Amino acid sequence: MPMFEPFVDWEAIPPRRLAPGVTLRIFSSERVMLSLVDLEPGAVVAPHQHPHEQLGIWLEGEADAVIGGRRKHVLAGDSYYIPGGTEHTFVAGPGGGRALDIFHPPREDYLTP
Ligand code: NI
Repeated sequence: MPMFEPFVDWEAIPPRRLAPGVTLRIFSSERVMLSLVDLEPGAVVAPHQHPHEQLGIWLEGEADAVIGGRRKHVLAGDSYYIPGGTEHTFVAGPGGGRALDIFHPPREDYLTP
């Protein structure tokens, strides 16, 4: 019997509210963290930075992204890389959006409820 749960049901993970209209669900191992983020239309992830590396893929909808001063209108399938300590922000389009972020190391502030 494995000593871990290999499968995850995202719907069973309680969402965290990051900002108005922005919720995320966390699925983490010891060294890698996944964050499934849902944004309501026009929702804003305010400019911020953290020491953790962040890679992501925009899954649904669209957003205006600014990463380290570079701007791009991201659509489903677009991916991005945010080195540690790099300021970044996202503003969801009129249809909202969903993204999967990957953090290394895991965000300590997302491990506690
Ligand atoms: Ni971030």
